[in-house]
Amino acid sequence: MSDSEEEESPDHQLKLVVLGDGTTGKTSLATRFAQETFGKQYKQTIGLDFFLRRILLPGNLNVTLQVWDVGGQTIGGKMLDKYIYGAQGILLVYDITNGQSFENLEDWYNVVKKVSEESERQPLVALVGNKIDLEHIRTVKADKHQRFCQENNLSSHFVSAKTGDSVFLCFQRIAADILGIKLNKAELEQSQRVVKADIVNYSQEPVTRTVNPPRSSMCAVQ
Ligand SMILES: Nc1nc2c(ncn2[C@@H]2O[C@H](COP(=O)(O)OP(=O)(O)OP(=O)(O)O)[C@@H](O)[C@H]2O)c(=O)[nH]1
Ligand SMILES: [Mg+2]
Repeated sequence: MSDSEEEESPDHQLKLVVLGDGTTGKTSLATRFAQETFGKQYKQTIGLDFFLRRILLPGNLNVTLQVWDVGGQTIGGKMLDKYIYGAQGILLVYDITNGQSFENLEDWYNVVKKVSEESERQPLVALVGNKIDLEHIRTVKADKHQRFCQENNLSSHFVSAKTGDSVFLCFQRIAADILGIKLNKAELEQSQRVVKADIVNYSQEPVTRTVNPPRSSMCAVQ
């Protein structure tokens, strides 16, 4: 991107951290959002992976979302606090067919609250029920989800990384909320359309196991 283009539409960067138990679909959500792909095969995330995508919000606002995809096994580990620190948004992800993954969000949320106490700015926290393509075997009732949102003032999302249902919308709403931008109905509907050109040309092999995102990859965003 040339300097003059940058001046016309400066990029905002947001750090979003995706948390939740193993196999809830965090990596699948991140890859669906950033690369428009989905893999049936489970490959456990060890530590941390990064994904990037630039989106356009109303007012010609370019926003680059840095998605920090945290492995489910990091709960109780030393690095988790560091991954969460400085996040503007947190996605608490559970699998709607796995009640335990919902119950365990309490532990994940407690870590978020502990880290947030130590920082000046509070992140926006979103509750994300994934795998809604498996509605017929849902075990976590929607009202349980809504209660958790209301009690903790969380934004509420239901998505399917497999079909892509509401995935872009979820990230778009979170980014807009963080930046205090209101999306109208037309914009929300339009966001359901996937614009391939928006997808960041980013390595399929994520750069992993470092706390700071690699700057060179960030610069790859066009
Ligand atoms: N049916 C269905 N399967 C999904 C969906 N999202 C993910 N999966 C599957 O669930 C399994 C786990 O997905 P991952 O994205 O690897 O889970 P994760 O939360 O990143 O797991 P960890 O890296 O261990 O923390 C994979 O086999 C995915 O294909 C979904 O929306 N629907
Ligand atoms: Mg993963």
